[in-house]
Amino acid sequence: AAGKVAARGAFVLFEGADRCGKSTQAMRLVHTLEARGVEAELWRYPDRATAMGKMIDQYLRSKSEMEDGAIHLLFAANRWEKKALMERKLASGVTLVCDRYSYSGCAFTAAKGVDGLDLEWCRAPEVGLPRPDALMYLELSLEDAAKRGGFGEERYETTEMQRAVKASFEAMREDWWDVIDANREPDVIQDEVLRIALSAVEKCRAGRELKRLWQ
Ligand code: FDM
Ligand code: MG
Repeated sequence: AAGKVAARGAFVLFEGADRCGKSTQAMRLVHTLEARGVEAELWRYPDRATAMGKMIDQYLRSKSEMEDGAIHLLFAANRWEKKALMERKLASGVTLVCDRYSYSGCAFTAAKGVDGLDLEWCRAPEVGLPRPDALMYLELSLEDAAKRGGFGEERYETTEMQRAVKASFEAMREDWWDVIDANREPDVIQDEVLRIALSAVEKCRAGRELKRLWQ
């Protein structure tokens, strides 16, 4: 109706190391939510479609080289360039299901172990971005991840890097995260994921405010 303010959508995030199944779960969640009449969109970072995203894509495919600090800031800028759109979508009632975000940004850069680029440094350019209403961290042991097949061709897809990434995620873990055992059947995981997402959608409909990183 005219003048009616839409209840805001929820910002639901999936994080985790490679091959934990987050892309599959995120995609399925969008379909399930839509089937239940919850307007939802799948987002992912990096967004390789923008000008900055294209530079990131080149870097990840080893077609270009960049200083570790510079690529970190580019990943963060790739979120900042989409911040206004993200806020508009949420405000208009769309639930955003996101595959990776600032937590991957910090976990991967910190995992490089570059002098000076510790977690605190990594977080700084992310401060002020929208904070997810739910963060589902899909946890999978390195052994179980290895059983899911080989790595792709991209940068960071090595055993040593994945081990270090997992350690940085663990160092960053906050009480409000939902830690999900990813070593189960996809259907079983989806049930848990859906419950968590619907609860976030409900809270946002009821007026829960959008918070900011890392405040
Ligand atoms: N990655 C992803 C980062 O290093 N920083 C970031 O901010 C983000 C969002 O990019 F290795 C890494 C994580 C992964 C790579 O991600 C591309 P996908 O999900 O595999 O496309
Ligand atoms: Mg990948």
